[in-house]
Amino acid sequence: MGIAERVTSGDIRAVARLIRDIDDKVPGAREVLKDLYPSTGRAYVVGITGAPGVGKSTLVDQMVTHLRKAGKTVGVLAVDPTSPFSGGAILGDRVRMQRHSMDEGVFIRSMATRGYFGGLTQSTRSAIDVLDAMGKDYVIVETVGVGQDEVDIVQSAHTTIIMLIPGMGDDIQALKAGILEVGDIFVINKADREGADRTVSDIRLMIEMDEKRYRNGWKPPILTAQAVSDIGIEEILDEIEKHHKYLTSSPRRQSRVMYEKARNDLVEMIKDRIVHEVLEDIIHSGEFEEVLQLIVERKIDPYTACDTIVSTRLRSGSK
Ligand SMILES: Nc1nc2c(ncn2[C@@H]2O[C@H](COP(=O)(O)OP(=O)(O)O)[C@@H](O)[C@H]2O)c(=O)[nH]1
Ligand SMILES: [Mg+2]
Repeated sequence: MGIAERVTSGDIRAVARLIRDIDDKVPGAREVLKDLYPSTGRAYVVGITGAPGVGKSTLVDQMVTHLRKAGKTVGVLAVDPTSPFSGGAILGDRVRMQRHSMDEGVFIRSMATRGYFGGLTQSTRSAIDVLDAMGKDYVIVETVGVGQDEVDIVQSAHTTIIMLIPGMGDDIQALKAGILEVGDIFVINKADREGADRTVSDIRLMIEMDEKRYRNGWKPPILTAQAVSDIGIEEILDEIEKHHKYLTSSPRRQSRVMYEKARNDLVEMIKDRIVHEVLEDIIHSGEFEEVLQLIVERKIDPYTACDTIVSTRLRSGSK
């Protein structure tokens, strides 16, 4: 059996191996992904993002339990670019979710591209496809909400949950710029702490100020939860289901969503290839080092150097 066939038949070892190859950018993985593509498009993808420590992994763990009780299979990807080694948060996540490790209906992996140029967005997208092709009903992606990468990753999700905790006043202002705009559902976790109501009203105010947010008919709900005590999880799952229905209830909306998702995916994929293959190739070329030396010696300016390198490369065509 080929690798793609093994993946679609749910072979856990083949899936784990393929995801590792994707993370490591092993060239052959791309061919397998092509073969797998016809088997994708069935899973419902949920993104969860928020600052470190807000309780994302705890929530995911509880969601998995609830979804399993409802008979659904689940794939989980924990993405943490701040922790490229096997320790830290990722190990913590593994331990935390260990109670699902004997359950065949659950598949949990961490993503942390070790490459110099990152590429986490693309490898996570590909890993989502793998879990989808493997037949998981839900794929949950946990990302640390810190930068553009996270915004890009959660844009692959059908439903995006932004997680906050009470007393994040200033952080909320900071969030405004990027990630707040992509939230379909807001969850204020650790509602056992003081100030949860205040945070709810802060978020509500921000959403209401941004009219174009719900112009299309979906006004993001703001829920409170205590993930560690299993409080508020059903409500979150209900809202995910409502959002799912919202996305699929009108054919026009559905095709717009599919168009935007396909567009995002393709732009990311092209960006990823240009950065990883072309840039890496340039940097490892002799010409780059030569020109760099000339800049250091102040014999050439970096603007001219850049023009020269880029135009040579574009003329010769990229791989
Ligand atoms: N007080 C309180 N602590 C929580 C709650 N949910 C999670 N935690 C704790 O917050 C810490 C960080 O949780 P974790 O899920 O690892 O956060 P992540 O970094 O966002 O994935 C852990 O010690 C959890 O037990 C909650 O509702 N209330
Ligand atoms: Mg975590």
